Amino acid sequence: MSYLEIACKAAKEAGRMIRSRAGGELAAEEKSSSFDVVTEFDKKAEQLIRASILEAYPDHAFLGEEETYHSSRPLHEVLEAAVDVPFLWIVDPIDGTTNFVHGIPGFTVSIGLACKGELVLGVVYDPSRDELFWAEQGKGAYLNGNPIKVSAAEHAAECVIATGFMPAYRELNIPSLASFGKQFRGIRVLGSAALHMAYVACGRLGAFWQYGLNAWDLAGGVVLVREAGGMVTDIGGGEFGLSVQHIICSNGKVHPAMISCLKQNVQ
Ligand code: 2AM
Ligand code: CA
Ligand code: CA
Ligand code: CA
Repeated sequence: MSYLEIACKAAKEAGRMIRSRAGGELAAEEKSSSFDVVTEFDKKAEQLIRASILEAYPDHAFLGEEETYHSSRPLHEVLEAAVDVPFLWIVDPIDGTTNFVHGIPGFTVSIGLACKGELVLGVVYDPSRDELFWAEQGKGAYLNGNPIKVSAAEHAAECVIATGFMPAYRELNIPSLASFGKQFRGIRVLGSAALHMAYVACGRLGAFWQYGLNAWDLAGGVVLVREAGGMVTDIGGGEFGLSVQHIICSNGKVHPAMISCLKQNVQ
C-alpha cells in the first residue's frame, strides 16, 4: 500500500472507533487545565494509527499529540531536527477533543507526513459526516474521491471564515473578531483546526486563522489547502514551517485582507 493508502486507512479506522463513543460516558482527564482535556479514546486512536503506520513502515518516525505530552524531549527540538528525518508522521488522533467529549460533531482525525521537514501528504477524516479529505504534494486534493478546490471568492464579503481559541491566546484573539466581523460574511468556531483547514480546501470556508497551534493540529491540513489551490502562512504572511504556531490558511485571494485584519489587532 502507498503512504496515502495507509494514512487514509488508519484515519478511517481510528475515526470509526471514536465515532461510536462520542458524547458517551467518557472519562475526560484534564491535561494542563480544565480547558485541555484528553480521553482514553485519544490515546487508543493514537496507538491504533501509530501501529498501522509503523507496521507498514518500521523505519519511519512518528510524532503524536498524546505521546508527545509525556515525552521529555521538547517539541521544538523534535521539529528542528525534522529536516534530517526522511519520513516523519505527525498525528492528531482526535482534533477537537472538546467536541468529542460533549457529543458535538466536528472532531477529526488528522495525519500528515513530513519528508525532511517538508509536509508532503495530508489526511483529515471527519467521522461524523464520513468525509475523508486527502492530498499529496503535486497530485491534487480530494474529498471522498472527488477533486476539491478552494473558494473562488475574490472579496472578504463573500467569505465565511473560521478561528479557534487557545486559552493562552484568547485575550489576543477576541479583539480581532471585530475587524474580521466588519469585513467578512460570517465567522465560525467549529472546534477543530484540521476541520477548518479541510473546509478551506473544499471551499466551504474562505479562510481560517488561529494563534498557538502545534504541528499535529496543522500537519494533516497544510497539503490539503495548498493542493486545493490555497495558501498557508504564518500570521504575518511569512512562510509556513513545522514550528509555526500562529497560522492563516485561505483561498489566496483574501489572504491580504486576513493579514491586514490581524495587523490591526496587534497595534
Ligand atoms: P485538540 O482538540 O486536539 O486539543 C480548537 O480551538 C483547536 O485548538 C483544536 O484543533 C484543538 O485541538 C486545539 N487545542 C489544543 N489545545 C487546546 C486547548 N487547551 N484548548 C482548546 N483547544 C486546544
Ligand atoms: Ca489536545
Ligand atoms: Ca489538535
Ligand atoms: Ca488532539
